[in-house]
Amino acid sequence: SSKLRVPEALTFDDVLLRPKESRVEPDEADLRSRVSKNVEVSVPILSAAMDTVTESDLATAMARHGGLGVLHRNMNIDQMVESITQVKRADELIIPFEDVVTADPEMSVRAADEMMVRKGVGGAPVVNTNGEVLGIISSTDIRPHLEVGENDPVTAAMTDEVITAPQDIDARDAFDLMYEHKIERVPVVDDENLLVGLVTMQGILQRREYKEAARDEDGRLRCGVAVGPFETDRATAADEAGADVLFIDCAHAHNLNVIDGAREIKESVDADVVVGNVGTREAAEDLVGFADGIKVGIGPGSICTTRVVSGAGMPQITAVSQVADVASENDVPVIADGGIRYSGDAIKAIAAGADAVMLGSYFAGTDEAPGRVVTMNGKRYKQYRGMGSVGAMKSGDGDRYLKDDPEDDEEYVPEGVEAATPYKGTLESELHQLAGGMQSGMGYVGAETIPEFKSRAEFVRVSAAGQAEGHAHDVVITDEAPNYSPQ
Ligand code: RVP
Repeated sequence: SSKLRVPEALTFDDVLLRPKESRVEPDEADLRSRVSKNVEVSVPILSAAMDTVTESDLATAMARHGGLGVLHRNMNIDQMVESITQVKRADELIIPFEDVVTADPEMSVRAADEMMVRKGVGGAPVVNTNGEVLGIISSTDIRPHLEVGENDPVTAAMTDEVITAPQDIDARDAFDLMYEHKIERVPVVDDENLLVGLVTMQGILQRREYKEAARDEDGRLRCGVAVGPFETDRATAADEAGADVLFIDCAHAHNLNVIDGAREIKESVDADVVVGNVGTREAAEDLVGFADGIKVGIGPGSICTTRVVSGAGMPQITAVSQVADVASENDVPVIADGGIRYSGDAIKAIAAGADAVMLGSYFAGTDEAPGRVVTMNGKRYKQYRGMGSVGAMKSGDGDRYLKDDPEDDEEYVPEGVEAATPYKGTLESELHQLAGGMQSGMGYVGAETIPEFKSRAEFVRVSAAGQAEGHAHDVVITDEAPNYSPQ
């Protein structure tokens, strides 16, 4: 019957990249890409908006290493604003006034010393009640030659020839200024010489460590955040807090009510708005008119049971390529979300047309993810659960999968499970493996950049035998590889 004349849909294990002539060494392959129209990243990798994956620690680490973290929405708006602020401020050049430790001129030398020790700073601007900078007091160890008693006021021990910097100073000039004057910190003042912030040498050196970091125009780390399709208040609060990209978070974004909600949010914010998840050409057609990015994935997630529970879904390679066909014509970036187990899956998603990939399980076992390490049968794990699992639905007001407002567990119809994932150490080493494997894929295809890779890459179809051949086989693994575990 015609109902059974159905198209085929493929996923990661069904395909491989066809090797091509190449002069590209993997470490020369450039992973720079876009996650949305206005947001670039050095590595095209995002962490999932899940309450066992992305909070401010992981989002900070993601951005420092060139990707993007997307904060989950199982937190209230105040907590969300606080989390965004933590990421945006993590590597800020100028520490804002409200965070600067200052001493007031009447303070005794001893009180100032105690305060600096308590706050963990090596020096503090001395500021009068008007906010004028009178001097800088440094910790005890660098003023042994001064004959001041503990009970003298700080003004007796401070340096009063203060070097200050203007508000628009950049990292280079701040470094030069501190180097020239052999100082560790420079108060930043406005036109009236009032204190507005502080630049420290430590802060500058920290920024230099993360050369590839994903930063906004002001040099602050990039931060993404998930919002519900009808949460205009959350969206505007995230926007005001400085989030760079809002991710409309929905299991089925080709629901027309969801699209109306997403469009309303897009009209009320400055940040880029990525809409998802979808998995078809028609859905992409309905989104390209207003979305700054489209996120793809109906049921591929490791903790996701949508396809089993609802009977609906779309194997991910086909889903990505269908959406990308429409999106690329309209210059809208595509993110492949879910189902990525290996670096090879990630680069296959790019070959299918994605501009970036989003992962949950891959990062849930890292130190920076929320939750503690547990030991089972001598192995270490961290908790990882679907946002549509009973546990996650209960602890949030998230409505991603929620139908009603159930009072007891039996009312939930979950589309996710609660699980554990092997403990993995630092996010940095995981990202290193993931990005390195993706670069290898680019080397095999002979592409130096992501756009070039997308146009050069071709797939071959793999049989079950071919797939088995690709994994380690007919051996007993004796040492764990950092980027491979048998299925
Ligand atoms: P994975 O990387 O395979 O663990 O998949 C992560 C993705 O799974 C998330 O980014 C999200 O799109 C999806 N997800 C999250 N919760 C659930 C669920 O409960 N069904 N699915």
